[in-house]
Amino acid sequence: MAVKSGNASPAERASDLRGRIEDANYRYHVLDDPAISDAEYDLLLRELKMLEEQHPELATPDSPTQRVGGAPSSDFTPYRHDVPMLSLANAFDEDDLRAFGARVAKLAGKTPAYVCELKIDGLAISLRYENGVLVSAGTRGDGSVGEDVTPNVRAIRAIPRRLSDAAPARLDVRGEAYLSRSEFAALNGAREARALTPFANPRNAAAGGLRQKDPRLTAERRLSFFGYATGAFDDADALPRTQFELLAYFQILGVPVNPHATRCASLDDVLAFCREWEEARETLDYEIDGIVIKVDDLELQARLGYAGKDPRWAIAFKFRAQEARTKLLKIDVNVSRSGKLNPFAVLDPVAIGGVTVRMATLHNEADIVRKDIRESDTVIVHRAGDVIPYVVGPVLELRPKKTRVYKIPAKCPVCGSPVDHPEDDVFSYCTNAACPAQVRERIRHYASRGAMDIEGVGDVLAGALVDARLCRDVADLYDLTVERLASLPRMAEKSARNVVSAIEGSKSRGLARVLVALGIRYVGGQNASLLAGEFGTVEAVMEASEERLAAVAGIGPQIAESVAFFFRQKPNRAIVARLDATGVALTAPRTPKVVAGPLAGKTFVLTGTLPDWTREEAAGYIVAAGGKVVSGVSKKTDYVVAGDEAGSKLIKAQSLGIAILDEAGLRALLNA
Ligand code: 3B9
Repeated sequence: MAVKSGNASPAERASDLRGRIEDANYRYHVLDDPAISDAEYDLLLRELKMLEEQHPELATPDSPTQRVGGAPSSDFTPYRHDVPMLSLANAFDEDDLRAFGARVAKLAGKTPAYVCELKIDGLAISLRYENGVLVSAGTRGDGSVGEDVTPNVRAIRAIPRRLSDAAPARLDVRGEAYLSRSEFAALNGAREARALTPFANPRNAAAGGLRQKDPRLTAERRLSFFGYATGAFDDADALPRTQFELLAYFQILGVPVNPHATRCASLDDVLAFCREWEEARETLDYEIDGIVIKVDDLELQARLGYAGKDPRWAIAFKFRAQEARTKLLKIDVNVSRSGKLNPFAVLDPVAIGGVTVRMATLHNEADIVRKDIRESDTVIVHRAGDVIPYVVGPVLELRPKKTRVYKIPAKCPVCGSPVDHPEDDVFSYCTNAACPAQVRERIRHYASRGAMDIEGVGDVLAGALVDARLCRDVADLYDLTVERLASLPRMAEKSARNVVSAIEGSKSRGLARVLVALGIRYVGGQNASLLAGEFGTVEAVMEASEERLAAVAGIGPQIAESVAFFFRQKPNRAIVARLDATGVALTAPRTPKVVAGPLAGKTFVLTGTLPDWTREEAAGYIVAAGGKVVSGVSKKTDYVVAGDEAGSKLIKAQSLGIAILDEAGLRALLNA
């Protein structure tokens, strides 16, 4: 973070800031190995700009505020831009945007129409076409001179080597070269398989791809491209009159353009567009870091001109950062209901995108060791949308002396029992099935919404029941009395009564819910319904062989093995017997065999939140119509039904070209 030093003189501070910015520029543009986040960089630059405004005598011609980007590296031939590639001023909030709008309106004498475009997190390049043929290409560099990357750009399939016949004699096309998230994931997967360090983000991977010595390596990296501006051109008459039409013109020429560009008649519409995409950015298969807002009328653009390197007619609205640095105070371990040890980071609280983050997941021991994350490190934490924040990695430059490589505890941190680390597994497990942490998690799961749905029995009460030795397993819930519950700390008699009646009410949920509630590995609502519908009684499920289980449509071998294993364990059979004895319903109506419904033979994946149906309801309708619902998207998937906040599954479906439906689309199929 930009630390304001209390007693440094403005001159010292300015020099310090320049040093840091130059260093960051060099690492970002030349080494492709950034040491600070974009947000931190923006803060430094903002502070320096302010300082130079307050103390004009401090402004030097070579200050980083006067130019953009790093010096071109010596490895490539310089590429001179006949028309400079301008940069964009940043807006960080609504006030900045309104100020921009007011400035434009004043200079233009009216409120003009704008075009909003997604700001792709890639690399700006300029493509030179002569008589429709790609003749050369260069990176942005400092805006006047970049690097000649012609052979590499020729190797990018997304960039046309020849434009359509409508092309003028000379045209420079500017735009962003980038790597999609799916390509990035594939690339990093392949790198890890070859024991190479993975890239930190798609942008760095794209930059590395563009600067390969061997264009074949660029081709392998499968970069994409979106065009958004012209540089030098002749035949001005052939060119459109507005930015929005320019994008359409590019498309006619064969240049890919981003499909989400939108014309906005007012600044309120611009703001709405910015807010909408700050929410929706995760649904895209590429990273964006903001929105570019441009005056639509190209003639008005020319009249407004530019100030320094920034056009007066455009601005970049920057999204709030999704990453921040903070200190990793401690690596703690959670014990799940199956005994799995889940390490997580206890952080010095840090604000990321307006939310205070105190904890972040660390996945597993192998991952921690691979990334070399240690207690007391300064770490980079990533938080996106609703996803649990995670630790990206340590900032090695800031590692204190005397840190130790992380090792998962050899004894369960809760019950002290030995920990087992199966050889073919990245996880370690507490070996004591009676471990209080495991029991608490099993009770919490048993009572949760998709299982027995017992209101009042959550995290806190489950823990209290275990601590007070009132519950050793889930069947003990049915022996609880109002008096025993009321003896717990902070439990009033009225709440105790409600809990007892909620537990009583759970007895009639039926077999499918019980199968979910038992916490059998891989058995969620979907598989539980299939098993309950096929077998009808818990005895039939318990006695079914692995082969018999696997013969059920929709039940794979892994699930079958897990179910058979679960019911081979004596303690599990004993719990089922006790549930039966207290009157928990352990039967289900058998599902009539669907011979051929409208969705017979079709495989569906459900993701995100649907407007009216829960995912379970939607799955129920699909299965009733003869279709199958699976959890992972693959080439065998026929349809992905995507609701709000659909994430990686939607992205994967898009990249595989699988048909995507919304709830209305699914209804239409069901009714067909
Ligand atoms: C000389 C999107 C980005 C972007 C512009 C963008 C980055 C920059 C820009 C491009 N994403 N759009 N647009 N979607 N990351 C607006 C700065 N335009 C120019 O670079 C440019 C350059 C111009 C006009 C525009 O005219 C001049 C001609 C001669 C001298 C000086 C200016």
